[in-house]
Amino acid sequence: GRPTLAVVGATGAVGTVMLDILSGRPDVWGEIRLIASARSAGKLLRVRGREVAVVALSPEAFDGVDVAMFDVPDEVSAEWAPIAASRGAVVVDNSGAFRMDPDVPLVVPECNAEQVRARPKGIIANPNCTTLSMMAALGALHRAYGLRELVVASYQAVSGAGVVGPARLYDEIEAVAGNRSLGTVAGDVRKTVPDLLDSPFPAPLALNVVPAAGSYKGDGWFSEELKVRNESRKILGIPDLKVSATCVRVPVVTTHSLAVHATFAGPVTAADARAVLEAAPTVVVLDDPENGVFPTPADVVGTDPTYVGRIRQALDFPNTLDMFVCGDNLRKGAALNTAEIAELLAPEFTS
Ligand code: 11C
Repeated sequence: GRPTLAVVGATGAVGTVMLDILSGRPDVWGEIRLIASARSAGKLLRVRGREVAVVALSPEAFDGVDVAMFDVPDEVSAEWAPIAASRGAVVVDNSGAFRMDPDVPLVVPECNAEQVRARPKGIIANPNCTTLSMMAALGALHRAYGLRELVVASYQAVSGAGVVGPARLYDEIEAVAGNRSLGTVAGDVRKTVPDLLDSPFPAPLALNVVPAAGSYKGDGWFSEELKVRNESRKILGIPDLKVSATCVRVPVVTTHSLAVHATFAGPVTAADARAVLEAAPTVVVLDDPENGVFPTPADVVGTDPTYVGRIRQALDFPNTLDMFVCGDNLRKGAALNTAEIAELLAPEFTS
C-alpha cells in the first residue's frame, strides 16, 4: 500500500499552498489527512481534486500516519511534533523549533538529501524561507567552488509573516492609493496607513521598506538574520562559514529576493558560475541585464525554481560573485521543500 500523509496546519498560508502542491505532484500518497486547530475542524478543503474534512489536532489524529508535515507556529510544533513522532509518524517540520537541534537534520534535497535517513528523534526540519530561497543555487556553487563567505541582503515578501501579511499590505495600499503627494514628507505615510498596532510589521510597508524581519534578538540582530547564518551553515555543512545578513521586508506579496555576495576558495568567473547554475536542475538562470532579463518577484511568484540573475564578478573581490536570487517563499521556501522531503521518505512506507 501507499503511505498515509498528514498535513498539520492545513488552513494556514503555507498549508494552503501545500494542498495545491500535493494536488500537482506525482501522487505517492495513500490517505492525505488534514489536521488543524479545533476551530477549523470539519472544514472541507480540496486536495487532489477531492474535498477532505479537516480533523482537530489531537494525539489520536496521528494514528496510522507515516509522515506528518507541520506548517504551524514554533510553539505548536515544539509541543506536537514529538507527540506525532511518539505515535510513529516521521515529522517534517517547517517551524523554527527544531532546526538547530543537532539530532534533527535540516534538509534541502538539492544540498543534503541523504540526511533524511539520520533522524534519531523522528523529526526532520525544513529551513526558514529566506535561507531556503537561495540554497539550491548556493549549494550548486559550493560544490563547484567551495563557499567561504556569504554576505546577503534580503527583500522579503509579506506572506512570510502568514496570511496576516498580505491582508495588511493590501489594506495599506488601499489607504495610500490615489494620493499623489504621499511619500514626500517624513511621516506622511505612517499617518495615512491604518494603526500600526494592528500590523504584523513594525513600520508601514506601502511606499516603504522595513529593515526588520522576524523578532529582535539583541545585539542589533533580528531573528531572520540569525536564521540565515545558522541554517546556511548547517544545510551546506560548513560550520565555520562566515555569514552576515540584513533582512528587509518589502511591499511584495509573495517571493523573497536576496542580493548575494558569495566568496569562494579561489577565483570564479561569472561565465563559469552561470554554467554551473544552468546545470543545476531546479535553478533557472535569467541573466541578460542589457535586455532587461533578470528575476523579479512579480515574474517568479507561483513557480517552483530558484531564479538567479545579475551574476557578476565583484570588481574589488577576486574570489567573489555578486548575484540576485528570487524564490517563491511559500513554494520552494516552505511547502514545496517540505513536500519534497516527505517524498524522499515515502518509499520507506510503501509496500
Ligand atoms: C518571513 N522567513 O519571511 C519568515 C517567515 O522561521 O519559518 C518564516 C519563519 C520561519 O517572515
